[in-house]
Order: sequence, then C-alpha cells, then structure tokens
Amino acid sequence: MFRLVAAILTLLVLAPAASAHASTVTPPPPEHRADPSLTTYVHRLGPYTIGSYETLLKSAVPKPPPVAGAIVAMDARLVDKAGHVIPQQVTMLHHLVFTNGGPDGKRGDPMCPQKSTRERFWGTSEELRPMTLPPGYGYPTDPADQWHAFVMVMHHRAGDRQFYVEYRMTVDTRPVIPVKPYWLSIVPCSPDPQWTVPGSGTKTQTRDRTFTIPAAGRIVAAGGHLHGGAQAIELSQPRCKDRTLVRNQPAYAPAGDPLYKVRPLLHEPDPKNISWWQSATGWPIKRGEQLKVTAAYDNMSPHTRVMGIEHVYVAPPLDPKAANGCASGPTDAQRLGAEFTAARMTPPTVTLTLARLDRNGIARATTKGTGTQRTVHGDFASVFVRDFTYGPQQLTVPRGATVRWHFADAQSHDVTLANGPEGFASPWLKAGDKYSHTFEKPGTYLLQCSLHSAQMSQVVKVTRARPRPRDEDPLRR
Ligand SMILES: [Cu+2]
Repeated sequence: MFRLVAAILTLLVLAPAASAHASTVTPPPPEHRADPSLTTYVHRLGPYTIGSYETLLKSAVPKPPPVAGAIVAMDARLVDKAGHVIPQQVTMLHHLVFTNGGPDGKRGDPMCPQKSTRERFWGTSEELRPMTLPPGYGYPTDPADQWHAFVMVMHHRAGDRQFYVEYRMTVDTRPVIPVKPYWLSIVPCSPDPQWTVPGSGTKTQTRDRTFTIPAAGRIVAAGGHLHGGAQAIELSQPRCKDRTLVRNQPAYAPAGDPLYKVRPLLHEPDPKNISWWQSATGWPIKRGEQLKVTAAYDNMSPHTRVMGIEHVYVAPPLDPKAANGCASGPTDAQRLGAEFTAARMTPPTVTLTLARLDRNGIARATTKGTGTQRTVHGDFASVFVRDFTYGPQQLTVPRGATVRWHFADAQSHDVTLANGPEGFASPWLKAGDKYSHTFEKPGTYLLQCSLHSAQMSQVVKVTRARPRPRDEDPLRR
C-alpha cells in the first residue's frame, strides 16, 4: 500500500515537469478576439534562468498546436512556474521570433532567399501585441511543422530569476482562408536587424526599404515592430503614387508607468502598444507587387539599436483583376490600438545613464566614468573589449578622432551610446571583430554594452581641440 501511494506521489511530482511541454487547453482569451467556441493551446518554453540585469538570448524549439488546422490568433508573455504573468518592469520579453520550416523543415522565408532563414510567421516584443486575423482567416498549421524560436529577455533586477515563455495559439480546425506571412524588416535578414538614429536635431529621421511580394493576394492583416523614439511605421504601394496602405501607430505608456521607473533605466522603453490593422476584404496586390516599409523616428535626440519591421499577412486573391489600377481601400478595415489610458502618441524624452554594480551586486545609476584613463592627442585611439571591460574605461580624444574597439571575448558584446551628443552603436561582436566610430561632436559620451549594460561601461570625452599629428597608435594599421 505504501509503495502504491509512493508511486502515485512520484507520478504527481513528475507530472508538472513532464507537462511543461504539453498543451494546456483553454477557451480563447479576450486578446485573441476569436470565436469563443474555438480552442486555445497554451505551451511553454523553458524554464530559463536569467541572472542579475542580464540580457538573455536563446534559441528554442517550440511545439506547434497538436492538431491540424489554422492559427487564427497568437500571443506570448513571460510567466513563473505557477503561471503568473511576470511584469515587464521586472523581467521583460524584449523580442520573440517564431519560424516555421514546415513538416520537412525546408520551408524558407521568401524575403531572405539567399539565407537559410525559415518562414518567419510571427513575432512579438515589448508591446506584446497579439497576432489576430479577420474572422474566417488563419495561418495553416500541422502538428509535424518544425518550428524554431529566438528569445531575447531582459532582467531589470539583481539576483537570478526563473521564467517560462508562455505562448497561446487559438486554432480553427474548420476550413478557413489561409494566409501567407511576410516579414518585412528594413534591415533585412539579420539576427539583430537594428540601426541607430543619431539625434541630429531634426524632427524626424525616416528609413525605408522596398520588398517584392512574389504572389498575388490581399493584405488582410499588418502589424508593426518599432523601438523607443518611433513616430510610426507605414506600409505603402509605390505603383499607386506610393499611397499608404497601412500605418501602424506606436503608443507610449504614461510617464508614471512602471516601465519608466526601472532604475537604472538601461535601455529606452519601446512603445507599449503598436496599432494592428486587419480587414477581411483586404488590400489587393499583384504578383510581384512592390511594397515599401518606412519607419519614422524622432531625431531630436539619439535612439540606439532601433528597428522597423512590418508583419504582413496575405490571403489568396478573390478577383484576379482587383489589383489592377489603384482602387480605394477596403471599407471594413479595423485599427486595433492602445487599450490603456493616458497613452502618449509621440515618443517621450528618455534619459539613460550608465550603471555600476555596488558591493552587493545592485546596479546603481551613474553618469561618471571609473577605472583606467587615457588621453590621446592624435586622431586615432584603440580600445580593447576583454573580460567584460573596456580598456581604457575612460578615454579623452580630440574632435574628429576615430576610435576602434577590438573585441576579444568569446561572448558577444557591443558598444552602444546610452547618452551623449550623437548616437551610434556597433553590432554584436566577438573575439577578433573590430568596430570604428569617428567622433565629430565634442562632449561626453556615456557608452555601454547593450547585452551587459550593468557590467560594462565606458566614458569617452571629445574635446574641441584639433588632433595633433604624430600621435600614432601602433594598432592603427
Ligand atoms: Cu526590436
């Protein structure tokens, strides 16, 4: 009898671990705006452990829904073991990208034919906007589909924390009209598709890219991904005088929101919402149609590592001739915007600092440099990035000098402006990689590694002096 009880207890104890990858089934949550008779499958990735102030990058193999059909809505959030949602100001889901290789694993992303990227069919980030589709439409899914995910999470506190990425998929097993996803990233086909807005003192900086959509169809849903400082992202149609088809509007949290009270604040918070567009009629497009994506960012102050990605879902054409000409848009278009109060529709000014860990491992905000100091009078200086430290940690150079960072750790780092006269940021770099930046504007540049911002900082002072000749750096060549 005791053995039987022990065996049952063991099973009960083991069951939660085993069920971490199994489906929980629920009715659709309200965010999915789906037919309440449908089924939502709730899956988890993890558990993951994230360290003090860490930025965690992980690849994962999520499971698709256990039934064949079509995904009509999907979202994700971070939860603890008991399933409670972890607030963004504690541990933040910064990026999540899902790809689908299909049952044979060979389905590629049509926007990256040169690369081995699988079909990027869904992503979310700080704004946590769910994918939703008009009623009667869905993304075809098969239990044999080979999915992958890229996860990027930021921890804003000291100490380790365990979390799961919980993703919810509402599936319709009845026949629906299938949609094809297109992932239109202004910086295409990169694992870190970012650029930096320098903050040159003009109201707006725009950046765009034009894509060719291989098949005819109707755009029935479109969402956008933007970072802090964004004013809007637009999808336009060059063939029709570049008219705007979809404008996704970011909405920022009110000033008192906990997102802006994270201390130290090590990256500019993203919009809390980016509007989503959907229409059962859709915008008709031709085979080979060009679509342009334009992201607009505030350029009064720097915004580093920004992105501009349009997520477009295209259904088959109803009438092959509908895309001829430039008829007016669908009358049933819905724009799903911010659902929180006191949303700010223009990007707020955010001041970032550096951080330094105190004796107890708590990150403290600082604007001062510390550690090794070097002054260079010539027009070139080398910096080594080694053992999670910039050397020198404090550097003074004349205006117009070029600084080259030599990366020497096996782990990726970067050099990113937190605060200063002009924004710049390197890509993620590893041992043997180099990155150069020429400082044109005098002033104090607070720099950090965006992946290890609590541990790695550097202060570069740029003087008004002209560089002196013959102050040669041996590493210049
Ligand atoms: Cu992003």
